[in-house]
Amino acid sequence: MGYIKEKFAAKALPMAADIKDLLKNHGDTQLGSYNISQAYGGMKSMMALVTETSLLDPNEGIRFRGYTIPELREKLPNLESCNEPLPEGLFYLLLLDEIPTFKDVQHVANVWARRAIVPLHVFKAIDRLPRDTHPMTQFSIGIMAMQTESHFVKAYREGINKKEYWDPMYEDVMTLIARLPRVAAYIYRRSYKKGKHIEPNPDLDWSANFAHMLGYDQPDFYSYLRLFLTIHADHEGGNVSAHATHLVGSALSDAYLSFASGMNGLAGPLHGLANQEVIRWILEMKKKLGNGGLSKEEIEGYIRQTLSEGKVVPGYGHAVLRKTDPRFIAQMEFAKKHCPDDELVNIVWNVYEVAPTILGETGKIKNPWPNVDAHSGSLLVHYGLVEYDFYTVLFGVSRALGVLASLVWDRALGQGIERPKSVTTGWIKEFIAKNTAKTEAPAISTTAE
Ligand code: CMX
Repeated sequence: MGYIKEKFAAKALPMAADIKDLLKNHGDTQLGSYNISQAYGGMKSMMALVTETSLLDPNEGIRFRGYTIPELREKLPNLESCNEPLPEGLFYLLLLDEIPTFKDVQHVANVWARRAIVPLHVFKAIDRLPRDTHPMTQFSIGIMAMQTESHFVKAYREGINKKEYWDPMYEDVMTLIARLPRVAAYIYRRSYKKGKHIEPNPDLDWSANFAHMLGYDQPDFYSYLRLFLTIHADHEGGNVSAHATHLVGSALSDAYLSFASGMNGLAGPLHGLANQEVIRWILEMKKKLGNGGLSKEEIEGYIRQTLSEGKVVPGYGHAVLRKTDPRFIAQMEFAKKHCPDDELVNIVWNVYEVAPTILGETGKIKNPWPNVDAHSGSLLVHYGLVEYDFYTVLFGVSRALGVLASLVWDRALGQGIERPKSVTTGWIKEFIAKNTAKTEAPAISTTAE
């Protein structure tokens, strides 16, 4: 180790232990309306953001503009050939707070189809990267490269009135969403299919066209992608991808810069990257325990081993949810209907039977239940999309619908630049000392002698 790194370790590691102690003894001490644990622990449960598009209940799960996922699977328009909702309709609902008609959905689809042509320099920017660059890195760079087209940047430079910010933001958002499937499919074909790209089919809906450009033209895969792109779209405002998009947007960064930030957050293994990690974890388990069907006892042993090695069990736990994620259930229902005998899908279901008890026994994991990422990979593998490093890009294309609808609202409502107050550990210690002194000090007589 170089001496700077050594000095850092000598300071930081004892300080981390010191802070752990501090939190044990004073975590509940109030700092204004919140406590010290919340300030150190990722601001969980602090009500400090306003997001119009969706609201998350710890037990019930997500509601998009007031509707649960089962309700949306009933109410949002779908094609005759498919029971799953069209994500174009979900975007309409998130943006306008109204259930769309089929005609409304067609209108959104037409607008996106007209704007779907990606400028050549975007592909060139992606092509400059080594082919084995992680797909999320390529995706983020592709989004950034599209920023040259931003209407918001142009309008701002021309001196737009702040009351009108939402207008060029809306234009950017519609163009960005329209182009994302093409960019994502380009990355997929470049990374895994020797760069043999597939031209879009404008007769298909947004999801089916995406599936087509990826190279998967099975009707059942179209259906799954419609469901996938609908349920991953939004999860209120505090999750990393939504919050990062909102935070960067609060500096009046345009939709491309803001959404790329959100995608960089989604690429973290505790957030969206968990969908690739789930499949990686299951495949490693299969390799280790023999490639046959895995018994529940074997899975149990593997979960315990994962925990004992200080790793997380991917696809389980959540910062807000305290029950099985309804997005997991929606995918389980889909799998029960379309591929109940699939081996990997059955392993996912067996993990679901044993993991919550083991995770619960640790006594520290607040939510031992599966989240959305626990199921998606097994269905993607079922349809032949086995390159799991790509899965988070699919999540990202969907997440655009929610966070970008919110970005238009942020500008329309004049939401301000985000700038929470931060303090140092030294400040916190002084604060605790002052507070403790106040509560412990003996009463001093104020009577004049
Ligand atoms: N496996 C092992 N340990 C877990 C765990 C899991 N699945 N979930 C939580 N824990 C641990 C935490 O790491 C933490 O440990 P320390 O006290 O040692 O730091 C402790 O349990 C308490 O954590 P928590 O309050 O229950 O959970 P957080 O709100 O801090 O974190 C999440 C939430 C999702 C990051 C966490 O549950 C996790 O790491 N899960 C696995 C990764 C995953 O599936 N992420 C995807 C979430 C959905 C999404 O964003 O797409």
